[in-house]
Amino acid sequence: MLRYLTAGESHGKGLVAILEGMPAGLKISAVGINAQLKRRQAGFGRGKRMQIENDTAEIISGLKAGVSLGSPIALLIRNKDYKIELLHKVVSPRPGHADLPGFLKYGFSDIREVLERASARSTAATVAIGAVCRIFLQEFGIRISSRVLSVGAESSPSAIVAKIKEAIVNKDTIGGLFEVTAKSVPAGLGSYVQPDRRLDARLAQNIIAIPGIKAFEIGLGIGYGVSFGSEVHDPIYYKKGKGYFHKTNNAGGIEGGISNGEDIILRACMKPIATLMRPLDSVNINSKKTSRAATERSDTCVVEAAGVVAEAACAYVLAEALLEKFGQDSLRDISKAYWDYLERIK
Ligand code: EPS
Repeated sequence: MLRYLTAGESHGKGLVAILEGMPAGLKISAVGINAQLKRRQAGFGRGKRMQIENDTAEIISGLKAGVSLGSPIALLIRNKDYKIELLHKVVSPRPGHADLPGFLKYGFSDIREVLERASARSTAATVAIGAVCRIFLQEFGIRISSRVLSVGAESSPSAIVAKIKEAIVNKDTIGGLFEVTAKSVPAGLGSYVQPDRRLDARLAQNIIAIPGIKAFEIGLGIGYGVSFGSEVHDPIYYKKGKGYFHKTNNAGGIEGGISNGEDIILRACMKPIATLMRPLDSVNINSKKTSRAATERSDTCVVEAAGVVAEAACAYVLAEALLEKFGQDSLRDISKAYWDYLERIK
């Protein structure tokens, strides 16, 4: 069983992540984790915080001489901008943020107590966990990437930059769509036998859980709703030595909740960041009078970074599903079971 927990506030001492269930015998270096953390900080439209932070993970446990022990792997990412005790109170919830429902739920008198943990800063911990999972998946040739499809309604790189600049000038924010692809995923991960074992459902849960994600689809996604079955289902072929394959991949690599051997293709929509420097109407939680929503330092556009976080979420789900199928404890045993299986399904 692979599982993880993260902890940490945006302006607290740092972020902590514990990943349990990685097998013994995997070489893991902080360099591989830090490369992913750096990717998460990039992209045009990020705010000033990304100039302050230089996210790096310290591996606290779970390794000896750079090789996993099968024990929990604990990671620590320190916040340079540690100042949680000094920050001002927030009293007007931002529309679109966790501010209002979080404040109502927990009974705080300062909305800061909500936003510190609800902040997308926590995605640095998600990416660190995903980076370890990617290192594991690389042992099996599985590779995960992402790309921005559109920002606003724009899709060309120059128009995207212009759109983000427009948002910056107008003190506004902008969201968009991104796509995640996982290559060389074997057929047979996940299962149709229970809803919570379906690979597509697990990917959906982990990607929708990224702050700001409002829509998710696999393969043709909502495009399935406008076509005949004969136009969209992927015909099946067989070639000796290669095994079964499809010439098209509208299913996005998953049929019946199980990977089918084709690339897994996921798309998601990241809404515009909720912190607006020209704020919308809100209500002061003390006076109950209409007031402008709170303003905070924030980002203008994070679609590219959201793609990197979604890659990490995908890596976690695929690593979990692969461990379920091929064994849990020793990388050597898992590799043997994996390559034997690939031989069988050819
Ligand atoms: C983020 C850190 C945060 C925000 C952003 C993501 O830093 P700060 O609040 O100090 O500027 O830039 O968080 C949000 C958009 C949000 O709504 O909370 C990060 O590390 O990615």
